[in-house]
Amino acid sequence: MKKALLSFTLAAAMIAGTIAVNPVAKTTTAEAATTTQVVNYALGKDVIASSTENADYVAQNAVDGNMSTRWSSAFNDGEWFVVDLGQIRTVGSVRMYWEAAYAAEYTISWSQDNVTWYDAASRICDYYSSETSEMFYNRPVRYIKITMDRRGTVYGSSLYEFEVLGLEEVEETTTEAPTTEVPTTSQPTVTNIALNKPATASSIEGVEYDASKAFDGDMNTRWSSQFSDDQWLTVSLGKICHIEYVEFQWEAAYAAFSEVQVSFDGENWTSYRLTKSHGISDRLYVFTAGRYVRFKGVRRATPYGYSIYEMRVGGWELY
Ligand SMILES: [Ca+2]
Ligand SMILES: [Ca+2]
Repeated sequence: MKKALLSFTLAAAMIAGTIAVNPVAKTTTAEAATTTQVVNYALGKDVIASSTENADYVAQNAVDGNMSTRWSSAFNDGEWFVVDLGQIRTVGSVRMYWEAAYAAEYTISWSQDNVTWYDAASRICDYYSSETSEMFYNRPVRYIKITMDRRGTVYGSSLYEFEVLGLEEVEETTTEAPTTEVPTTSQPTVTNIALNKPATASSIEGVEYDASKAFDGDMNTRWSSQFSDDQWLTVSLGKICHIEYVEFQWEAAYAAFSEVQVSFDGENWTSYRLTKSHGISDRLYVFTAGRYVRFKGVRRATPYGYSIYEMRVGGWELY
């Protein structure tokens, strides 16, 4: 990891608020102690957008670290925004802070040379969220693009901030007060908040495979649906929770394609795609909040139904 201790990286980490990429680790070696911090590589970097609504909403506003300025596109679907990190960086995730004019569907893609592009994530947002994140799993990346495939409103698409986050080791400063460190106590412990919570399902294969079996903490019991693609399994967390990830422990009858859906009210859902599963287990990071979490099958991997030993929701209760 490269060493860089610049005050603006600290500022970026603070702006990022609760650090969602990884818990901050701190080493305590004798001399030259280092600490790992979240860095926003997009901050102040060059950006290009397909359009702007007007001169008040230029693309640079989305990488200025200021949550009261924003980029807003022309009122079309398909508008896009590219940030050039200036050099290849190891990217953990990207995070979008949305104005009310959000994108109902968007695609995040990346490139090392601004010529060959790869898709990293596509998301359907059934309703508004103030922020969304996509995992990059420490890919080496220089250019990152967001394409607003479909608008959520009649306006354009508007971002307060577009953050490209990575972890860097930095030398600890001895001359400054410890308050400059990213607070490690701000992030509660992630536990399985779905454990033994009430669950419902679209169907069951038989009475021994009811919905509760996917949330009982027992890897010998499982939920299993009837044999069709369009099946779902919902757990009610009881409280509004921060949700880091949703994890599936699949029986042999797994879902090749599925969606994780999150809702505050059990009626309006935000969807996160889980594509190309190979079974055994999957973990999808969502970094969002909600009270209900739903597995929604899209396509089965076998002629049988969907069967889940355990569906775990990593997070913590908010209120
Ligand atoms: Ca801004
Ligand atoms: Ca079980």
